[in-house]
Amino acid sequence: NQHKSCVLWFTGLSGSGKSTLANEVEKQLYDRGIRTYILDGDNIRLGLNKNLGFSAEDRKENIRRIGEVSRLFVDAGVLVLSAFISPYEADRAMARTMFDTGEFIEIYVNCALEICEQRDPKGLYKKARNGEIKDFTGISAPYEAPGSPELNIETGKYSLEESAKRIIEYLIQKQIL
Ligand code: GGZ
Repeated sequence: NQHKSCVLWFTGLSGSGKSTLANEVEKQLYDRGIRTYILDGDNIRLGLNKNLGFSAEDRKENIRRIGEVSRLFVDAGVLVLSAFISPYEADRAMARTMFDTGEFIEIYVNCALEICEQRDPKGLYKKARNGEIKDFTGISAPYEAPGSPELNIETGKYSLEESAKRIIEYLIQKQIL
């Protein structure tokens, strides 16, 4: 299959739908015969980055390593989907520098805090409100919304299918697919 490899960098609050959207996009790419790999908390924070917490410094190192791993996969010809909160604009900009122009596609999974907090699939917001989790993004730690993402997807307003379709169409338009 003739596709350009790249990284789809999903950024957004906990519960915004990053992993769900990445998984749906991966499914659609699979149907087109594209080789993909998802990097997310489940395979990175439990393995490579299990020595890292959620201080600003540790999040920066988290994103740096994820950027480097994404770089390796892109070099191997894989289309990478990275789904991390990545709350700091400077850290995302650092990850971007590891790639050529057009290879790093920042996707703002844009969902209001109130909606994320209502969903609260793991009960983490509740714990953060109770003070049981400190430095929780959106509650007691910042989230810096992207100033100029390649895509801004409002997951609270559109269906999963519509959101994924927009990403696929972007990739076609940019001749990545
Ligand atoms: C934010 C936290 C925290 C704190 C644990 N702040 O919804 P989840 O559970 O499954 O995803 C969140 C995940 C965030 O890890 P990332 O590697 O994506 O963060 S970052 O990019 O900022 O380094 C959440 C859980 O870990 N979690 N404690 N304090 N999210």
